Amino acid sequence: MAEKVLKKAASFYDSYFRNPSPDKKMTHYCPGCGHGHIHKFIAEALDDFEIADNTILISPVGCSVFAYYYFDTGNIQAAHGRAPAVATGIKRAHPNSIVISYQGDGDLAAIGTSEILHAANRGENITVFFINNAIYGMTGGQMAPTTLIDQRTTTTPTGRNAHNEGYPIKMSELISQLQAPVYVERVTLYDNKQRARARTAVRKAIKNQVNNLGFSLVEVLSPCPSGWKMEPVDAMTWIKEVMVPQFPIGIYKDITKEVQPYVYAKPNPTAAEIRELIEVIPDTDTGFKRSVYPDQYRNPQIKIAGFGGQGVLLLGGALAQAGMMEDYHVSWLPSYGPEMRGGTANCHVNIREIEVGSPMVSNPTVLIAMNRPSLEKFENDVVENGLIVFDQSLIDSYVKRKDVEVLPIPATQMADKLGNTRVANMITLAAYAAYTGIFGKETLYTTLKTAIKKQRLLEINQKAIDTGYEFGMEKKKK
Ligand SMILES: Cc1ncc(C[n+]2csc(CCOP(=O)(O)OP(=O)(O)O)c2C)c(N)n1
Ligand code: SF4
Repeated sequence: MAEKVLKKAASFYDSYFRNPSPDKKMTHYCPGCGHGHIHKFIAEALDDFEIADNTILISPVGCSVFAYYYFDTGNIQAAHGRAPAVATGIKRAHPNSIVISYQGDGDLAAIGTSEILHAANRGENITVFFINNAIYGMTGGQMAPTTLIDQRTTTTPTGRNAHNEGYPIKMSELISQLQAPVYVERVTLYDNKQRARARTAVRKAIKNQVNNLGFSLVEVLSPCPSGWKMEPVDAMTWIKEVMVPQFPIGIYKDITKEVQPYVYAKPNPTAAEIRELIEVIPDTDTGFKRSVYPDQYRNPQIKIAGFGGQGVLLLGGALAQAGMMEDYHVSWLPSYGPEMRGGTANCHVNIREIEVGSPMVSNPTVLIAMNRPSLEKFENDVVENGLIVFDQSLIDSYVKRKDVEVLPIPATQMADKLGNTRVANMITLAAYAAYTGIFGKETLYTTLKTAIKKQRLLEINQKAIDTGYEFGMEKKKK
């Protein structure tokens, strides 16, 4: 007689490090929780389709926040409700990966309602598993949008009342009304037959993505014995007798046999196409040669900070544009307060020979501080042996760190001499470029033509580049 060996799916880690149990084999889920079933179905499907190495699982905020401790796949944990938006970005950047958004009902149907509806409506080629346990499990059993009428939760102690709290939201019904989704099914877990159906649905939703068919969502009516204050067996009975009549199970939409495989609108544009699109180089299409400059200044991750109105964002944008002209990978991420003028502003710029992983620059290799609060705020974030450039005319203190290089520039004073305080940013840009050798003057001149929209300001900004460049070269010599 054939022997059947039951074993854990290979797509799970061997040991679950976070778990306090001595053998590290247990999950953090409560006994009788439905998350474990769904995890198992997903992991087995990844094994059978041999796609675990190519899968990226987005875990939500909720009890399944720690899914990344279990799945031996690519993992990202998204902010509450944002898993479909993160999945969209990941899938578009990596169209050959299998991207799974795993979400509870608080995550998907409350804080993340708009993310899921728009991802579904765009027909993103992703797979969504929606674990509906009609409650906020992780935070102690508060009412969720899917909580049933009369169901008691910690925030509806006498039962959900439609007049007060509205009706349960039926997400599968809602999403299946959209044009783009190809497959929407609601399943449950209350007995072996239902679990087998759920397993089939999970596999189909993943397979649809393997076949590039488009957006699939499987909603699972799942027990939360702890939140419902029930024994696990009673929780299963409650799903069958109370939940299913209000959330009917079944296929809500399946057009997988009718649709053509998903076609990505266009391959990513080349650097040359991007330049053309945003008119970085208006009068030449040959690009610029990269300068040869010391290794210590290569691949800078730059933070530029100052008052709003000092042209901090423009300075960062010009640096990124100069980088683009020389065919670097660049990013520019602005951050500013609500005030139009006078508030604080900073931006993060990467200029790299390899692809930029994240546009965020938390520990800059170069800090450009245009005022004192910025220097004080960000000085300690700079990496060891990094470079701090600051406007000496506005900052009456000095850099306290002894393990960094410092380039003080009397930028505002020099700008005043030229007749316009506001070109201090371009003086600083050029001084930094000359001092490190990262960009030549020609690149900066051409950058100006796109960065400065007002023709009448072009000349003074060119002078600022000359002045700053000369200053940077002088400092470099010393
Ligand atoms: C922005 C934000 N708002 C609120 C919370 C608090 N919070 C954590 S989990 C959760 C609800 C989770 O419920 P659900 O998505 O149904 O998952 P379950 O825990 O039931 O699996 C909430 C409101 C949070 N972490 N972040
Ligand atoms: S609280 Fe509910 S959803 Fe969370 S782990 Fe426990 S049983 Fe599962």
